Amino acid sequence: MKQDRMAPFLKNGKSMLLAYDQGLEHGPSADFNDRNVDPAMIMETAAKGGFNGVVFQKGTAERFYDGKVPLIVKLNGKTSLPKGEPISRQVCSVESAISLGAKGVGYTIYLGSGYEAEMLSEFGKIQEEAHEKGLPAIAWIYPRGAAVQNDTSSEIVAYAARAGLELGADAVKIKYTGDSKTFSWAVKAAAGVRVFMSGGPKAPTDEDFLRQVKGVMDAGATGLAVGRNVWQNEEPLVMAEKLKKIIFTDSGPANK
Ligand code: FBP
Repeated sequence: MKQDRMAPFLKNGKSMLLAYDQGLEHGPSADFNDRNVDPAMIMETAAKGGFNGVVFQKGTAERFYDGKVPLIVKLNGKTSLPKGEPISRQVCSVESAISLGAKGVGYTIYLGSGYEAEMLSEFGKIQEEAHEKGLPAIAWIYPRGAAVQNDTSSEIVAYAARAGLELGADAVKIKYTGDSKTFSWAVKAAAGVRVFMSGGPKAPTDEDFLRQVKGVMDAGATGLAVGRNVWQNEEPLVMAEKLKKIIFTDSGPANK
């Protein structure tokens, strides 16, 4: 078997990552309250909640990363202010990420955007450099833009997963299709690339979210890279326990 660069982020082949780059992507007023606006609260949740990794932009990592869980630094980002076709450019180098303590790097590709080519090319360079340095390149692959009618259709989600394989990603972070059967096609299309579900806005109830997670794991995914559904919860650590039970206990084998 090929070397698994995702190993630092896995436990028994599965994983639960805590994402916290929403302050840049959405702005603080959209997602944060008095508690979770503080990155120290997220770092503590990641450590106490038993997360297998935490995702920060470089500025947050520099000030708040304390080494208690493995770090993924997001190398590109954008705000929610520009309108039109989405593009997210590189704002951090692989080297800087490593100097901040990263054991993996992340990059968002808006598949289908009019600027897709720029992001594919930038990710290509990052992926090569990350691999030279022994780090996994994790692709957030979000189909988006005028050409994309439905970003959670089974066809488009599987397309995103497959693109991750062909681009050399070690893991892909994709949206849930809404049911386990269609999501399992995306996992198959990824052909061994580790599949993580992206959380999305907080679900109406904990049960709604946990049902999604069960569907994702039953489909053979590796796990979750989730933010709002954890740190917007009244009890993030209780939610983390429930997630771990599904990911590490109830679910079948991960996709590799
Ligand atoms: P959430 O679980 O909060 O959705 O976080 C996952 C994530 O990919 C973040 O890393 C990122 O900030 C956000 O979703 C992007 O969301 P959007 O779909 O609005 O671009």
